[in-house]
Amino acid sequence: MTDKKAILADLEKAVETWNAKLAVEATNKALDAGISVSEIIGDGLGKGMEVIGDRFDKAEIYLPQVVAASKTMTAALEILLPKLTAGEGSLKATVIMGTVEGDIHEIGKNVCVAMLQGAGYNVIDAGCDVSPQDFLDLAEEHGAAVLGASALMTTTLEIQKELVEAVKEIEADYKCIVGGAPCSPSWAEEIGADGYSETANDIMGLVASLTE
Ligand code: B12
Repeated sequence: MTDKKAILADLEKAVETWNAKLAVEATNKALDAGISVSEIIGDGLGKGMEVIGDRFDKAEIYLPQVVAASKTMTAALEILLPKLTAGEGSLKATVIMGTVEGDIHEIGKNVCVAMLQGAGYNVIDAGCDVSPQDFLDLAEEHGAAVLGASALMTTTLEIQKELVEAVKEIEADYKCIVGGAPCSPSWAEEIGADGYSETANDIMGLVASLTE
């Protein structure tokens, strides 16, 4: 196995086995080896989280293990995020990213934040449990061009719809993009969102197409 393959395999394994020490070590090793942040997340850590999601769906593991895996992923993202923002020159458009009200799943949103920051966008991370009004307040405060709403539960998808409606109601020209596992292109179309992407890798092209 090449060094790069071995490091990516370690990153995946670290999340899969909720081994935060290995995640931190492998992340630092990956950066030293010149592996890009998008590969570290997309081909390493993110793959581990996919496995965790599948195993949770099949009831092979339970919530405590999922929490441990997500903490492991967060430990690695904490190293990557400052690298992405450090020394940025002129930033591109401002994007508000948040997980919608009633929903605390924020790993996927955090990955999107990391990717967009890496691509040079000025990303305001609104965190999780963000109401449509919170999105609008942050958008006004920061002069946002794009609002990205993540929802991981069928029950919270509805808030994405409320956000799109709230933007229309005040006749603002913020572009609303939506994502998260239960979301789909047809849902995005149905609620009148400006865009959808299945993964964080595609979110950069999506935001570019809406802002450039
Ligand atoms: C990790 C996890 C948790 C963790 C969250 C930790 C954290 N800090 O985020 C914990 C353990 C806390 C948790 C809690 C709960 N969970 Co949970 N959880 C998951 C799990 C296993 C993985 C989600 C994840 O992180 N995936 C990895 C990331 C990288 O993928 P992603 O989120 O899809 O994001 C990618 C794309 O979707 C996209 N994307 C994401 N957001 C956005 C936004 C935009 C704008 C765009 C363009 C793209 C985009 O880019 C990302 C990167 O590629 C899923 C199962 C699954 N298969 O999804 C269940 C799941 C989402 N959880 C579920 C449930 C039910 C819960 C709980 C209610 C459980 C409980 N009984 O308490 C609570 C939720 C409480 C609440 N109010 O929110 C259900 C939801 C079912 C439903 N109704 O739809 C799922 C589907 C599991 C299941 N099969 O039952 N959970």
